[in-house]
Amino acid sequence: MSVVTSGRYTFPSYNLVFFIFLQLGLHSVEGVWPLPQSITSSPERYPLNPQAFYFTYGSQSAAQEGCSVLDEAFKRYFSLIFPDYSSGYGFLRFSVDKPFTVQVSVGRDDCDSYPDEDSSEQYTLSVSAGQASLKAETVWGALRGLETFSQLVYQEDFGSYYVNKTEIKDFPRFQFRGILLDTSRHYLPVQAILKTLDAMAFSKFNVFHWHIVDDPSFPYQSRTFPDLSAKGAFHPMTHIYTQSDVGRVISFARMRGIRVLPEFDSPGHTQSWGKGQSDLLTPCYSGSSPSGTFGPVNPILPSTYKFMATLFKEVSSVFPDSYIHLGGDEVNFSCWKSNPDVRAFMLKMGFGADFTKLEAYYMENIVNITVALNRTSIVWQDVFDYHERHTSLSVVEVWREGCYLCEVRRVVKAGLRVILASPWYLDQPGPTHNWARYYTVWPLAFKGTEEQKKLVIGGEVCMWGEYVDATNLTPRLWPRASAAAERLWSDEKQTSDVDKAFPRLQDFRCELLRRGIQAEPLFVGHCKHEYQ
Ligand code: CP6
Repeated sequence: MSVVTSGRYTFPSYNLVFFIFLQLGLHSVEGVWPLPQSITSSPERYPLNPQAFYFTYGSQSAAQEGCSVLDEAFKRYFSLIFPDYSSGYGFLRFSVDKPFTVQVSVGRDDCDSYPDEDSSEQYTLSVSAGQASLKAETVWGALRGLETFSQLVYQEDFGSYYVNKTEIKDFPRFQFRGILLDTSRHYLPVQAILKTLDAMAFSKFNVFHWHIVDDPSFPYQSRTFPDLSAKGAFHPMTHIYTQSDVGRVISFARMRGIRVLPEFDSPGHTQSWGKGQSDLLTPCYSGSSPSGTFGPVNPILPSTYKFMATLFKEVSSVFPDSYIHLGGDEVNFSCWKSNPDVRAFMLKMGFGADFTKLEAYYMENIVNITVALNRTSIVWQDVFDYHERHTSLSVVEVWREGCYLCEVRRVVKAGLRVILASPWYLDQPGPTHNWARYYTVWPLAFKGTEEQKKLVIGGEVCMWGEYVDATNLTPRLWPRASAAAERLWSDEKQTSDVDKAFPRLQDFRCELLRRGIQAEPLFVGHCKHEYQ
């Protein structure tokens, strides 16, 4: 067997093994990505006829026909499983075959709600002759189970569909499994966002972190402050997200059990805000007079906090999620330092010359605004690092590279919750940043108590937008993001072996292609569906 070296990791080439495997027409029952917590399957298999295949609600199910989340999911998964019969679902179908039904039962009728931080996503799936039984506490768990079921179905050489006898018990390892998209460095058309949400559901991601605005552009069209996008977007009409665009994204995500977490990053990363909101940014000085350039949000004016309170009131009415991301990262202090009014304020407040205290003061005010709105705030790690008192209970997102587990440890020691992003920067292209690098991350490999480890609520794949727009977003995300998805969903002990994961991920990448997601290749090879 040949050995392929790619970045730091070494793994054998599976071409030969793979070839034999296809010739025998075998199907890997571990063809589910991310790997379920527990799966047992047998060689016994059942043919599926698209004309005699149905999703139904179990008689004991709290949700019944009319539950939009599941009704729509049944249609989607029918087309995904049988792409050639996509118009068949829901129509009267006649067949001589005995039917196969997937019976879905949920314990709660939460069809009209939004997924949130403590939504259960566990499910059990039992596939036997003529039927599959899918049970979950919530519709969100049922969605995860439908995804798994769709990955169990395979097609053989002459096009017939099969599913093997299988028992699955499954639940996520981490509650928060996110992808960040940056729509400020480059505008992403709504369609590209929706496509990403679709693909996220295939890997069981459940949070879309929308880094919607930043220095280069402000594409969010605010109801209360329309000038922000009118003057701050790359184009005031075409490169914006209207209220209706945002609504579409939120409802499309809900249908897939995905939360939409908006980030309005401040006080840094706000150059574009200044174009539509005068007096918001700090005037920088050159010597004793204003230089004409602006720095971070001006933390010394009451008008700043009034504006922020109004903006976040709108944001919390538009985005239903209980979390709001407040940013707080990478504040450049040089402009604040240059401004005599800011320096006078520092003295008055007793901050001395320590500008981290000024940022902490600003962030505390912003956090309090979101507390009053009944929202949980997330901040980038800088805010934790600058705060001496960690009173305002925020979730901290660790993003700096280097010893990120050291930082995770510090945050959980302070009793705060953590989301880990540092090891999963997908905006960096392969082959140095290959899938195995994202796969071999151990988020809990730090010294700490069980209680402390529970405070690590999950992780996030970041797709910063400097070098990414709609032309290269999809292949840069997939299938590498799926490697992180398995780390965040599956049991660590069962998924620590890169060699075992490789053929499974190659398989899954082929499935993504079959579903219309232009996922990049991992290495030499081919997909079976190419010649079907
Ligand atoms: N943009 C914003 C970024 C980054 C951050 N915030 C960033 C910079 C460097 C790295 C990772 C992220 N591009 N707004 C920091 C959270 Cl390595």
